[in-house]
Amino acid sequence: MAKAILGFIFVSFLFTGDSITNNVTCIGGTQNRVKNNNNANNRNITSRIGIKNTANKSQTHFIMSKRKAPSSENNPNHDFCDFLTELANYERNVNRNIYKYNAYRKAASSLAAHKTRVTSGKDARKLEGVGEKVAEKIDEYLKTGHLKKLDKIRENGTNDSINLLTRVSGIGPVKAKELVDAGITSLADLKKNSDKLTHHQLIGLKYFEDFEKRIPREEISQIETVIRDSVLEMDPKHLLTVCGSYRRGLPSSGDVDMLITHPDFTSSDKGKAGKAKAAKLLSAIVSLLEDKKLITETISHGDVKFMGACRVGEVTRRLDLRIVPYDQYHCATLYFTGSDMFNKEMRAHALQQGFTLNEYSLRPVGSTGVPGEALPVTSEQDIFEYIDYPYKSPEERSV
Ligand code: 8DG
Ligand code: CA
Ligand code: CA
Repeated sequence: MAKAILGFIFVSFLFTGDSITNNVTCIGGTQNRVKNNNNANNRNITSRIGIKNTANKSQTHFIMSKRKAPSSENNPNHDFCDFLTELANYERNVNRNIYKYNAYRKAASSLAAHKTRVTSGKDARKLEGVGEKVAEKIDEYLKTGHLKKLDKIRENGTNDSINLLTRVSGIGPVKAKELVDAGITSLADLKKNSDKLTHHQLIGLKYFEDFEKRIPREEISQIETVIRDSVLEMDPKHLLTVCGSYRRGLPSSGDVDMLITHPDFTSSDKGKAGKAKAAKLLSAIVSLLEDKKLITETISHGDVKFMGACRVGEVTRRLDLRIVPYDQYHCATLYFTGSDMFNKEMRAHALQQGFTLNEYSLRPVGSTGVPGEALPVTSEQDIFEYIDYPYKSPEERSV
């Protein structure tokens, strides 16, 4: 389906003189496909690794991120992944260097996907995303059992405080630094200085322990059932999907990411009227779930996005609800299913193939670099097909 439409669009492009021949020659290229499928198979085996909460006192350094480290389960390189994740978080939280943050995470993710123990930096360099710097650190760690750089980072109390404060929902690295500079370095200090916190940060503080607890699949499934049953009872035309790590099949998740759409709301509903339409759909759902006593807190409630908390058991959980236009639903479920590393890889592949992909749409990019009209998408599979990327089921996207 996707290819037929794409063929038509490409032909139109050629007639209008826009050169996108690269795309045309790549579509259906069998050699490309075989190579990619091999990669897919390799990844299929490795991507089913679950995320486990390794929180305990001796491992405090490894749980300081809202974004999770690759799992240590079935991972012969987990100690390398742990120190790389700690370095990544340091770069993001303290230095605010997102480039280095992503580079360390990419290396950790490659090592997590590698089925055998790497025995040297040289060995590790063969993996995608592992460069000279990381290789040197692996050699140092293998030789001495620790890293001088990390020892120094851990000795510095400021770094520890910044890392701790960024664990509060709503506090990012910039705010954490600001607070630490003002002498606020612990949760007790935060409580005493609540006037310096936003509503979101106050809720993050109130539920600090609850929000750090992973949510078992079974509980997300219960939350999903309450939402689905309530919303469909109100109007059966709604479509709902819990995305994020839950959809990727992981045994537990950090929060609940629910996407909702309705055929009456599409991307052609623009401007004020479009916003009002989305806001009405979202408000009706939020009110309903408050009445059902599922939603217990509101962090923020915009036109298309609700951030808050919900409860079905003892623990209060973070819940995000998003309304998306009906025609953008599959691009949205793809994006919000992640993982964010998977999204990065897929977007990069799309660009190589001459497309730009985001949470809203997939668009061809002409020779001028200007994106064209959004392509019609009727399933996630369509998106993979358009960009000639081997299909990955949600369970295979935890890279
Ligand atoms: P978790 O909640 O179990 O910790 O993991 P998650 O479900 O994979 O992560 P999330 O933080 O809830 O984000 C949901 C999806 O949103 C993620 O899987 C992919 C997409 N996403 C990106 N980039 C980013 C980003 O920078 N921040 C967030 N929050 N989400 C992102 O592709
Ligand atoms: Ca999530
Ligand atoms: Ca989320």
